[in-house]
Amino acid sequence: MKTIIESENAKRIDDLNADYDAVCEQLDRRGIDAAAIKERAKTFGVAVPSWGTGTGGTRFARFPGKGEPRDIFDKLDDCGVIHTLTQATPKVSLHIPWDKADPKAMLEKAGEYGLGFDAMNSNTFQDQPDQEHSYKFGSLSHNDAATRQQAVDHNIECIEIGQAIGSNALTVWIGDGSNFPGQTHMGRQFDRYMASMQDIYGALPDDWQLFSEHKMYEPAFYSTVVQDWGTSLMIAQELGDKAKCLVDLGHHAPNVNIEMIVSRLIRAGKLGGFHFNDSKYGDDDLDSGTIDPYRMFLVWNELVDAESPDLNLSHMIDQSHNVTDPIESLMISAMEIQRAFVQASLVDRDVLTGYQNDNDALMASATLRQAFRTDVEPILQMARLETGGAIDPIMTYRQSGYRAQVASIRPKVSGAGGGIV
Ligand code: LRH
Ligand code: MN
Ligand code: MN
Repeated sequence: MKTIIESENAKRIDDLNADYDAVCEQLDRRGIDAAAIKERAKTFGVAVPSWGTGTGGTRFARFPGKGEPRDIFDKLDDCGVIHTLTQATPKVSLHIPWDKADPKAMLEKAGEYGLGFDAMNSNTFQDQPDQEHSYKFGSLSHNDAATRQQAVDHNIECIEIGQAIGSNALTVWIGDGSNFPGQTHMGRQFDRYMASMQDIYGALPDDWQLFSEHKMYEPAFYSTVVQDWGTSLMIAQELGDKAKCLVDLGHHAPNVNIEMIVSRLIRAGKLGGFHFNDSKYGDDDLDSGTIDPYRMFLVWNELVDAESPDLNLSHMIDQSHNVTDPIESLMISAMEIQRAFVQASLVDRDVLTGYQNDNDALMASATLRQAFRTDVEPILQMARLETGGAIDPIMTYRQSGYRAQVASIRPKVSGAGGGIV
């Protein structure tokens, strides 16, 4: 990959130098040091979800692509390619039990690419073949104590696996809820959930964090136990200092002001992490920045505004790639998230505060839009070039022939049966 990056970069370096000089000049006129912004771009990192490297699916069908990863080691190879080309995805977020494997071997494989591990994700929203109690009617909030215990034990196992590979956070998202009014007692169901979470929290190492991820609906369509940020905040506050809220951009009603939720959670000292994606209708899990890039910019505007050593967030992608090569989608998404971060870094916060204090709504909003409209692409490209990545990761990846290469060693997967054909 290194050789192909060098030869592809060589083709583009002259154009990049010209474009970079132009943006430096433009930003200089605005009193912004482009080189400092470029250095900031280099500090950016977003974790890739291991599950995002395989072709996703809908509840109707899955149409697998060529060279689908067979296991966590293939997934880590794919994550390695994404990071090598973009220099923006230094960590991987694992999902247990899908990614269960020998921790030492996982560390070794990740080490080949300089990758680390971000938050662990537990899974009590589907049954596993060898599992004793079913999650059909819930997991951590189930009315049966043995089922709850099984779900708690699974989460504790996720912590143990995470400890062995250097992770320091556990994200808990559950599908528990109800499909019909009257099906469950909402208060008692939440009490049971809290008791289970307390058990998990009790098993958390001192330097770990526990993220609760809210989602408005799906798979439960009438009520969901952790349905919104209010509930998530309640959970984090009741559990203790190591508990925080995780915001998945797709887990809200359309038009909800997510940037304001971000601001509130930061104020409460309870924002822990993000799942980036984009959506038009619901939890669409589309590629970041493809539907509403301004919304993502506004979220980053809050994050950059609140930046401090105490605000140490886990940034992760959570997407499902149904019609694209997942590696390409993940690369382009990481770059779009990085773009929003860099654009938000261009906002002159003193100037903005001045307009806000003067009630100059027009100039305040224009200040944000000026940053959003700035084409920072040459800055991102230069940051990648200087850190050994590709000026154009997508075209370089296509030139590398990686997909065809892995397709020749990874067996073809059938969409119909879900298995290897
Ligand atoms: C379901 C979901 C959720 C979790 C992920 C593991 O909505 O996408 O966002 O983070 O599964
Ligand atoms: Mn998510
Ligand atoms: Mn989701």
